[in-house]
Amino acid sequence: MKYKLLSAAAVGAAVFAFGASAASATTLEDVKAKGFVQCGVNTGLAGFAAPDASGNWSGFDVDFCRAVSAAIFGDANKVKFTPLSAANRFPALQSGEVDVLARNTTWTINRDTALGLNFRFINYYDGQGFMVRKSLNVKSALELSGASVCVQSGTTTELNLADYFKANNLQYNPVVFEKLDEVNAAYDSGRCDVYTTDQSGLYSLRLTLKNPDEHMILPEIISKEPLAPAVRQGDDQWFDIVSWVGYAMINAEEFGITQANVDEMKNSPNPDIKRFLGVEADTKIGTDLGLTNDWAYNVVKNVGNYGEVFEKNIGQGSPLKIARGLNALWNKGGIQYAPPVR
Ligand SMILES: N[C@@H](CCC(=O)N[C@@H](CS)C(=O)NCC(=O)O)C(=O)O
Repeated sequence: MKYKLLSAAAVGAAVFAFGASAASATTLEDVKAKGFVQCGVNTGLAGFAAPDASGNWSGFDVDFCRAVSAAIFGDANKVKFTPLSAANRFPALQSGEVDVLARNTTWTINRDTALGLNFRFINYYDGQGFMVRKSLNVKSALELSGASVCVQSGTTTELNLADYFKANNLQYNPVVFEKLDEVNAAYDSGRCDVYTTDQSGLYSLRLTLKNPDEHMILPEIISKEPLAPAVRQGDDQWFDIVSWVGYAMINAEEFGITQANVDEMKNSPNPDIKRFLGVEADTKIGTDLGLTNDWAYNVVKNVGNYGEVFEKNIGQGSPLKIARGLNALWNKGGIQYAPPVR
């Protein structure tokens, strides 16, 4: 399919054109009728979203899609993945080809307004960084004047890069590609001195280089990249479901509810935990959302809490070994904070 970026006004028409069901039914009804969630993910960023040789997807963003599936179907596997490049991701969501985009995507005002999308739950607080060869002997981005910089088009990265070099009165040569593979190959072959993207992406991409140990990530973070799942505007119920799945994962971590103890936790004396798991009498925490009251239980049981998903895919249990940093809970030194499920 060919993608064309649409303005917010054109999104409604595009959804109609994509299929009558998408126009007449809510997204939840549509998802239930087809029996799966169509999730837009990265084309291949190990730790975040990547397929194995048999086409099975895994990663931090993939697990978010699986959590949405678990909340709706009580089964994490009712999900299909659409790999999307930086440029293709928004048209695919706008047109209705995917129900949700979970793809290292920065929430910006332009995307939230002009592109007709909605963002709320930030699943990863990130920032843009730089990777260089150690042999370049550079300790700070401020020493990069005159460097050639590999960057992918269709990203927030391009504009941040221009702003940073301009603000610091530094010269640079942008080497821009549309496809991730092309950027990777250009940097690895030495065509650029610097690779810039989200710092989380750099941790992942460094491991795919011929000699990862020959490269380092510089300390500067030059932007705010709040990465968040996105949906189309115009369906508040679907927006709520996607947002609250994320918040449920954070709340589960805060409550100490894990994939292993979630059944036991149903007997907790804490009414907040009971309500969260849908076992408090008269709770409507699911039905008000169009789901069953055990939707949050199903998310934790099938996928895990936020911390578990983080550590397994991109943290200490993974080759990336990214520290929780800003993504630690608000009461553990980070800024991950979810509104209460009550
Ligand atoms: N967070 C930034 C950058 C996201 C982005 O697309 N990063 C690149 C480099 S890590 C990527 O994931 N490319 C994968 C692809 O195009 O398939 C944004 O939302 O624009």
